[in-house]
Amino acid sequence: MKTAFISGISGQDGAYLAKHLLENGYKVIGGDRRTSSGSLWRLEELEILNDVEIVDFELAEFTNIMRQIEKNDIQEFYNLASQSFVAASFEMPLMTSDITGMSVIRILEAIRKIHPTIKFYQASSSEMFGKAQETPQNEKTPFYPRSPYGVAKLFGHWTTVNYREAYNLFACSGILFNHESPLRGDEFVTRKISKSLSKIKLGKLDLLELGNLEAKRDWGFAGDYVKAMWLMLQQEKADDYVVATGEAHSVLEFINLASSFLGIQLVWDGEKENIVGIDKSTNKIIIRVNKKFYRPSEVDHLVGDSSKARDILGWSDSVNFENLVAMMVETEFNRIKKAD
Ligand code: F7E
Repeated sequence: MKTAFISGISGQDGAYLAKHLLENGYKVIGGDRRTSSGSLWRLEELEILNDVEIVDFELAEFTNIMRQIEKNDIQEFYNLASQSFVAASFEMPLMTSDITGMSVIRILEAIRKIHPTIKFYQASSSEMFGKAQETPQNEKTPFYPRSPYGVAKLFGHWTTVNYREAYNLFACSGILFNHESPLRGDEFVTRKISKSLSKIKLGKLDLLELGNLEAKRDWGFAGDYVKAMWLMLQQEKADDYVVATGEAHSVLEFINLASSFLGIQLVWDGEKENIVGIDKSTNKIIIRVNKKFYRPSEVDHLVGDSSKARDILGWSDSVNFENLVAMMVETEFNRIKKAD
């Protein structure tokens, strides 16, 4: 039986990856921050909370990382923990650089010193492409991060590549484009939209305020993306891979689709930051732009070319954009109704 360690088990990807590894016969140890209280609801929702071993794990604390690697006989280490909210990274650039960037060195140093045979996966991000230098983006596209988060992820990415080349570690960087699900944190735009529109539909909220509605992202289903992480560590050779659907949609398109699934007759009036979304059945404004949700430097348009992952890993995505929006809206609507 193989043992895998997942840092960030309490997050969306941690939960889906744990489920996938358990289904493949792994023992799963999940690192969780002592301070993040009540954060294991995703494991509960996937009905796997009792099947994983949860240990205290703090990315800022090198001695803690070393102890976990020393005392557990781990074959695969998935580094999914980070400060992952791009908007917050502008407010907390130092903390983000440390947790999202520097921690990668802490883990890789511990692996190199203690168990250099451990296979390592680094959760890299399409945010590293930022102001994209070509479309679509692949493993060879030059990077141009636009946020402290993107800069920190780039540091983690190059650290992973460097430890592979310098010390021959089996270290892979998965450059994952946006991946969503009903388990997404509610600060991210897809969950914020599905949750708020469901509440509006149920009469529990009057207004949804958002930032830049024109931004385009390549949105896939997180449950598919964790399979690519695992596949990377099952190869003969460690390497880096882009994981994406190859389709981009705007925030506005996401809203339109979510509204139509909920039976909200949405019409738009105005443009840019003055645009408002009106519910035709009541003539009330239900969506507004609030500039406080704009980012100091935005990433306008990302779309990935995942041919390498598809060819070499045999990876594929199974949920298209329409089905992803439908899945998120349906789950959210039912959650809110059930909570009544
Ligand atoms: O924003 C725009 C916002 O916060 C998406 C993380 O998982 O994917 C994620 O990063 C877009 C941006 O995700 C609101 O300006 C408009 O253009 O959902 P998001 P993200 O920044 O793309 C990458 C791959 C990661 O690695 C990250 O960890 O939506 N937007 N209005 C808004 N975004 C938010 N959050 N809230 C709004 O009200």
